Amino acid sequence: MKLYYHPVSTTSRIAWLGAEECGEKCELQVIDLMTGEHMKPPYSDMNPNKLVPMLEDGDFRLTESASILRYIAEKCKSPAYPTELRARARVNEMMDWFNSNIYKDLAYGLVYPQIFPNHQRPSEEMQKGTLAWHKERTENWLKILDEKLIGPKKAYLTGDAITIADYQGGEIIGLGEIVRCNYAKYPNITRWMGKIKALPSWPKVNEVFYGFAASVKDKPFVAV
Ligand SMILES: N[C@@H](CCC(=O)N[C@@H](CS)C(=O)NCC(=O)O)C(=O)O
Repeated sequence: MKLYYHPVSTTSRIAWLGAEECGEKCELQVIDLMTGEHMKPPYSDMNPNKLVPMLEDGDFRLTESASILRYIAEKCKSPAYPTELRARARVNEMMDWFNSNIYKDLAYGLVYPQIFPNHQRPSEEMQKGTLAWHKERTENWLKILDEKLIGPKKAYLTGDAITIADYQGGEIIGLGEIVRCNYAKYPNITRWMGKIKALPSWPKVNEVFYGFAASVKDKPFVAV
């Protein structure tokens, strides 16, 4: 299998972490978002969304990081994607929760407008308003995640065993570190993130992202 990705992209790292943790060594092909490689042929012909990641498995191409994660886990018969009906429904529920709820506020509303020039709002007032709005929404999701979805008893999102939802959720919450989000006030999230960061492939998959975070460490950011 071949994964078209960029190492700073959160959605790429979700797919890559899943592949590594499931024991699937994908061939990796960087699509350089910084030079706009994703906007031009041949990549834009293969993926009209002009986004990364994309998986290629023979003549089969798949976009959407959550779908890629599920496909790889299914193909590898990974225990991280349980087959029992309700256990699997819980994993899917958490993946949908991350994608539809916190990802759009934390990533697209709070982080990306501050780190990607093409996501910056056209006026200072709009930028300020956007960040304030999504910061509040992000805090709301973090509180729910901390107190209700993880809570004090669970090791992982759906119980005692790690699942692909944890791979996805860990990368999404980890993204906040680039604008120096302080998760200390969310003890259950902090405890859970400690476990995700202890995954064997976490350092390798996130190395370039942490390098990027270090390069903006002195820049002032709005964060939770
Ligand atoms: N829903 C998609 C979102 C993919 C996505 O937003 N990818 C970003 C990187 S994290 C991208 O390719 N951005 C390029 C751009 O905005 O020009 C998924 O989960 O795969």
